[in-house]
Amino acid sequence: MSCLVFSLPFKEGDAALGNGGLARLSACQMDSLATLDFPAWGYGLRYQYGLFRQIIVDGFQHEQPDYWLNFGNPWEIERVQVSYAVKFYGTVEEEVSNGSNYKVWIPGETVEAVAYDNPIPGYGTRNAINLRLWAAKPSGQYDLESYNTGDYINAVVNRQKAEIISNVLYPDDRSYQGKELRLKQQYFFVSASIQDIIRRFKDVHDNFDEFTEKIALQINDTHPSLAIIEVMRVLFDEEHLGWDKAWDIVCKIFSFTTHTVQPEGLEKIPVDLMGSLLPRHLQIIYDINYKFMEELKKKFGQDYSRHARMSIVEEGAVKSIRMANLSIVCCHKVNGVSRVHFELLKTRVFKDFYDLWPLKFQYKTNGVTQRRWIVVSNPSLCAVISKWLGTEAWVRNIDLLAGLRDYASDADLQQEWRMVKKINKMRLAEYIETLSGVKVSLDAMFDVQIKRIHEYKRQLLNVLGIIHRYDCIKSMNESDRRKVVPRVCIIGGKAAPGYEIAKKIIKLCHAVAEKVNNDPGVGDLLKLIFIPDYNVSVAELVIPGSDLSQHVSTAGHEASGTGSMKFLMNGCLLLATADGSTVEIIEEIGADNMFLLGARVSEVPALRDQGASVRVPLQFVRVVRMVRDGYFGFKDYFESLCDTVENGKDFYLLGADFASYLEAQAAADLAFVNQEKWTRMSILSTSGSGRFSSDRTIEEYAEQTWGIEPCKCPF
Ligand code: C3B
Repeated sequence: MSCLVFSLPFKEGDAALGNGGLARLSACQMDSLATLDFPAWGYGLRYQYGLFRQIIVDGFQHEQPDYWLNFGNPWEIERVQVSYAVKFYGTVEEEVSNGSNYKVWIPGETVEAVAYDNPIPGYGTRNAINLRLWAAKPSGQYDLESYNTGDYINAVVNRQKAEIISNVLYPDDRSYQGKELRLKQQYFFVSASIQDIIRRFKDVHDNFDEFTEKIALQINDTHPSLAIIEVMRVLFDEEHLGWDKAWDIVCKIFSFTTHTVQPEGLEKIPVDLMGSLLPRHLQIIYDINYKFMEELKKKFGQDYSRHARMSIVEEGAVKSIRMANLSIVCCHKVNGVSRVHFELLKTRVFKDFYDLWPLKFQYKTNGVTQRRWIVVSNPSLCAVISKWLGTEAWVRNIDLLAGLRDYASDADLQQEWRMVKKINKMRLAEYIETLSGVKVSLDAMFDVQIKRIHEYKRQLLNVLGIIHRYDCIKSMNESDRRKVVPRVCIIGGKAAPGYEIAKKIIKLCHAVAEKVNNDPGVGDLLKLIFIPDYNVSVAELVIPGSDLSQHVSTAGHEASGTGSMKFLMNGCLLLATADGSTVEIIEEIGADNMFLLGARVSEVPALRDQGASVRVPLQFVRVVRMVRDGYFGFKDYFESLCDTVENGKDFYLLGADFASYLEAQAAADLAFVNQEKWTRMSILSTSGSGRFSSDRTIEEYAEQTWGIEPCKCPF
């Protein structure tokens, strides 16, 4: 049995408190908010166990807990004095105050939320913003009855249970299983954050008149959308502002960004669960929905199927709250994360809502921070860029990168550019050798796909392409082999622990690697490396050392994608489908400077309709057959994986896109042979990456969604 456990050469481990693109995006946005002097705070949960550590045993993924706080976290400041009681369960009762009836929530359980602050300094400014993360602690209130009746042990144990809430991050943020703990986590962090925001406001204001001018709350996906109801509850039940005033405030301060495309990816909370955990919130949601339904009746008459589609409450076997519908109804803006995503929201996912409120819908194409993704992770490239632009100002003003375009064919810049790539490839090759024992050639093209493993992201397409390449090499004569561009194919990513097919894809990577890497007839022409435990630190090492990167999701499935932007900034060429933000990348750098493939968003539905009659190339049939027949071993184990792409079941259209995928790969080979051409394309990629800085995204949010101005630190 082989077992790979290794650690990166970094002193500080990742605080992997998120799952994938969504959380990494927030990290970039926090950097931009600080650097651009915006007065912003981030709120989240201080999980004790972040995303699991992936270890590979005999080619299979195993998950291990990642106790990232083992050696402490020197960057955080524990604020024991900033803590709030968060309530759960219980009942709602009526109370009369000043002649009016009010609802009072009598909780059945109370947990304390303690703040941990993580200052985020801006670059080249004195502004530092705060990321406040909440940890759950037992409440200060004791269960006196248990203590008095002598049930001391149980009383203590029950108190400790509180800490479970912030214990562990759910390692799959896309399948909503209606788990109580997950909802508890969401409300815990939302309640503490809203109490904190209102407390800080009230510290300097006597009433809520200026609340909407001072506060803008951005909901990132639906996970924190209970915040909307919490503000409504506090303003209505506790501050007694009256429904209309409270509702007016809520609608003005909240804006929502959705990060998903698939309707089935939208969060739904079973009504029974909501009613038991948050009884008062459920009542408020029903009240909001009642008023919304009345509005719909006025506008669309008795169009009941439309009402049913748009309702916040979904009827059915399990009656549920649709958190996205709730967010759209209550927020003043609904943003998508790329133009393609916006189009899909308007025409498919939220079409009814778009028809009703077209002006609510906008998009802000995602971006990443050049401070981390060039300056920190690729210091050699950073130095070359600054030298040729004659300034370091691009670190704050990314538009200046466009200046490199003028030198894209300059032989001196090209040579320096290639040298930087070589140094980064050396670093990566050393790392690969340490972790896998495989020596890779620096002359080979480093072809990388690193991201969460998901069927729609199509790592399987990549592996099948590698099998095809292997198969071709095996059948070549000596003179043809001399023409082959050597490749080091690198794949990395975690599969959600319960996602069987994704785990099989990981195993297939290893099974193919085992065969290919040990085939003396192939040698340096092809290597396949699976990098375990892919995380941000790994990305910082891999991205600068890549020549080519793959972003090959089935068109219409990736809301945006941000990994591509990191590769682009590092002068790595993209092999991609016209999905998510790639469509905008094409506009910036030109289709000639990348390798495009696959069906377009508009072509996908027709291909799906064709089912089993869709045209699939023979090469595809052959490589799938090789896997099916056990050429790489584990014949039975891979059967269900093969089933996902054959016999009319190929939902993600791997077969339909395979020919185009191979063509794009062949074009990449051809370009790589011409190093001048390749380097020019690489420089043009970096110089065209300016639009994909999170600085631009944040400026758009500030102006179009939050209505805020930079606020420079006066000292
Ligand atoms: C991701 C999407 O899958 C990406 O396309 C997108 O670039 C990022 O969000 C950021 O917008 N996403 C995710 O990582 N987790 C979710 N639950 C939903 C979206």
